[in-house]
Amino acid sequence: MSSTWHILGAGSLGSLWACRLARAGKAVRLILRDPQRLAAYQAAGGLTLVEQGQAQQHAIPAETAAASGPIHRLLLACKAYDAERAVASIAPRLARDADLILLQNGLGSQDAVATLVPHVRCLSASSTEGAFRESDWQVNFAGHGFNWLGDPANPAPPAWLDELVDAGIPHQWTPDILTRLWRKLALNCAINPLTVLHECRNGGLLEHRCEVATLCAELADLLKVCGQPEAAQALGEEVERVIQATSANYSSMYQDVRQGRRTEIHYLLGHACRTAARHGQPVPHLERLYRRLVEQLNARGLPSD
Ligand code: NAD
Ligand code: KPL
Repeated sequence: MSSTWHILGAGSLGSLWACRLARAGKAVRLILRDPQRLAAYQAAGGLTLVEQGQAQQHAIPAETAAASGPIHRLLLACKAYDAERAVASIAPRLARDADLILLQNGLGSQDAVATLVPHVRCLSASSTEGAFRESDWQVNFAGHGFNWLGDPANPAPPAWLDELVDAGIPHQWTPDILTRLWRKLALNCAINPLTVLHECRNGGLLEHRCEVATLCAELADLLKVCGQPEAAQALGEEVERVIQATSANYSSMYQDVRQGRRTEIHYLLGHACRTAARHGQPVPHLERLYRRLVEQLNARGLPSD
């Protein structure tokens, strides 16, 4: 089986993974959106990773989805709202024994993708690493973190995890990846929308403790009802800890809204509210928060799906 890492999405996290794997001598190929993006990439000469102020360029080969040849390992590194369309574009090239690693935040896109490609193994990742694009084809590794990987349908770890060790990508395999994804979703639901509505850094939420605590209580009840009691444990305390530890930062959703970028709200708060409705679990404060956020996005001309 080919051990090439195909990486679809040369944005922040995709570039971070691509550069570290290439630096460790692994075979990597980028899959870019269209021939224009491919030409622009080739003109730039590669991807640049900036780490601790040091920039290093990696001439990683690239192609579009329309190239030929089977894919055995694909890291999907686009936003949750692009995941289905991106996988549909590459589906004919996915071998029957392929591993598809889904790096999307939130929940909902993973199931949608798995339905599209039932013949491949879909693994999910939950990442707390931080990266941002300084310019096209240049990524800044901003925040050290961790990657949880797992497959809700199969607890056996894939053989290629050793390659992540070689590449210095911090990770752990967990059969409970859904718990990890739900926990992160809950943290993001308790923090990110409020930073948009109160127009504040994460630390600004210390002045809205009551509102945060009410959301955490609803989220914890929802997690228990939907079969994720572990993800509910001491949620309020962790949210408070994250707010303190990241008090000077702007949340990712705040930054997206400020920069006029589409958010992943549909896969965060939207997913929480839809799951609550399916279970007949009342979540009035989450629903109100969702409505207020949608209004705010619409007022700014941003999509809310
Ligand atoms: P990004 O917007 O920087 O990169 C996504 C890339 O995918 C873009 O370059 C886009 O052009 C490309 N893309 C989309 N559809 C495509 C297609 N059909 N074909 C080819 N390319 C396509 O996004 P990101 O910040 O890297 O985030 C990716 C996921 O990781 C998100 O779900 C995000 O929430 C999550 N995440 C990001 C960070 C971070 O620090 N950036 C941290 C944790 C989790
Ligand atoms: O993940 C985050 C984000 O900004 O998206 C934190 C810092 C945890 C806030 O929810």
